[in-house]
Amino acid sequence: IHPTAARCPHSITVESENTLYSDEHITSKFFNRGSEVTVTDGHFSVKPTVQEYEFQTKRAVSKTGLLMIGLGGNNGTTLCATILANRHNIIWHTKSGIQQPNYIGSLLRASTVRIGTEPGSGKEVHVPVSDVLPMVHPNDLVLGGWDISGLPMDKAMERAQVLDYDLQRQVAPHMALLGKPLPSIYYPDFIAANQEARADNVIPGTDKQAHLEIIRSDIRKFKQDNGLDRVVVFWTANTERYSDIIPGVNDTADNLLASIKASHSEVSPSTLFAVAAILEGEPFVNGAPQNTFVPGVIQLAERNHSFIGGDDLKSGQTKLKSVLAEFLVNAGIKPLSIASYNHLGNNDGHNLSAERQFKSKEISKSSVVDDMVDANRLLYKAPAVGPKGVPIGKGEHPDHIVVIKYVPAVGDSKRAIDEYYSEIFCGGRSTINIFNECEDSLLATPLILDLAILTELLTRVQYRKAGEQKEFAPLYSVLSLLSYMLKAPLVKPGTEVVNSLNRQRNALESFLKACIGLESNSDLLLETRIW
Ligand code: NAI
Ligand code: DG6
Repeated sequence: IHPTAARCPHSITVESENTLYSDEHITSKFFNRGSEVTVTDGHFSVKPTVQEYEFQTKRAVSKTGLLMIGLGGNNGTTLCATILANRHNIIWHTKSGIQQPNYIGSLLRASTVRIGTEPGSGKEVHVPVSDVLPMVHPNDLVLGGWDISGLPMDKAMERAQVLDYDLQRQVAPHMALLGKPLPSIYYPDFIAANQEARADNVIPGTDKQAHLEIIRSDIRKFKQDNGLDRVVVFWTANTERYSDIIPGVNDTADNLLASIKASHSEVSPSTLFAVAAILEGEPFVNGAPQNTFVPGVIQLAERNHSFIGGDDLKSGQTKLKSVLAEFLVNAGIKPLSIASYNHLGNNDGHNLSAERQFKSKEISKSSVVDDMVDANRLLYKAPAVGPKGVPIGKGEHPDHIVVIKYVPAVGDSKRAIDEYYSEIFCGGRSTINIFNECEDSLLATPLILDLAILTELLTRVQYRKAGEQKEFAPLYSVLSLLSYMLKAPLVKPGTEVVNSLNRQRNALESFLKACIGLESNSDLLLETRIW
């Protein structure tokens, strides 16, 4: 994908009474079809349902900034350097020849969506996902952010040891222009003690309210200095330990704001950044696993109609797991155990070698097969039911372990080993072993881009429910449509998490198509099955 080719979007016009174009908006009618199921004594009574909605998408793309927390880390520096390489079309030499910059690994920029078939031939027509609706081009993102390490960006890129030397050499002057990251909030209790040596660029003092105000003013200044319409604030800093959820401290928006004022010890840096973004009306995405979004943050986002998304980038091992586990369970094969090991030697691995930070990652990596197992009670026994019909425990589940080890020598090149041990026909056993090796940050960086660009888009989409709403309203604060890129997707409280990668992608595709008045993908292909 040549950067200039990616710069010439296809233009799609939907010719339908359900799709209206004005200079300002694309407005589409959408019929949300489902079915309501009532279960009585083992009998399922199913009633098809349909609800009409309208979507309205602002056509003008916002001038968008991406403010990363952890800017000087492997993801932060790799993202900046690769955008700059794309922007300036820097071509570099590797031992295998000449390499051009690209956006491979980005769902938006390097994958396509089927929009229909050609009349006559019936040939399917695909377009880049980024062409379905107006979206920010990654080259146009204005970059900035914070880090507790004050190393200038060119030197921080060198420290990360991710990119080829020849690329680093050429992109270094552009990276140097980004200067050094803004000083950040450092509470040593939240990240591993082994990170202390890095922390030479911290906002002084222990007053959390003052820290919040500084971050808010950083966001405002960045927006103003760069003439931006929108800033996506993105946590790609070290994994923190979980925060305890304490009634009266972080359980409601007001309690959380009061706890910040009182500099309560259980308010983490990532929660402070999320609160700062919400109060500034800018979206916040959490690319790490910790519970930044304590209940008080979610309530605050709802109250301010701000957008939040998370948690934890789903780059390699977990992405594959969400596909493989679904394949096995949907094939009627019963995984009995899934054992996942990985080792890596970058600073992320160093931080995760501490028990409490590993725990956060273990939680986000472990939840990924739950919904597939729950969906198949032929293979796995349902939980027992208590006196008031409340399920007791989770029911039958495969054994699932996650191990991460820090091996400095391998640097950013993560090695992941997975064993899927399953029951097959009439007592047989199947073992699938997978060994994967790749540069972790080169998998993660395109996900950050996709998340930032989709988030900006979702701030421009509004909806109206036919028969109920006169005015268009913004989408719900928790952007669960971002799930495809996230290990432990945050969803609207009280709704179910979908981990299946296929379903997550389908939801996103369906939504984008609905915004231009197209039906979701149908693999029925009826015309190929009938005379
Ligand atoms: P890294 O350790 O290279 O970078 C993290 C940066 O955050 C460091 O430069 C550190 O100084 C900085 N930092 C720590 N606390 C901070 C604070 N309070 N404020 C500002 N900066 C702070 O890690 P990497 O590889 O860039 O990963 C970043 C995060 O993304 C980690 O939490 C990791 O678990 C998560 N992640 C990474 C993936 C990958 O494939 N690289 C995939 C999934 C998640
Ligand atoms: C060790 O697992 C380091 C982690 O930060 C992961 O590399 C990252 O979370 C990506 O995980 P996964 O499971 O999607 O490859």
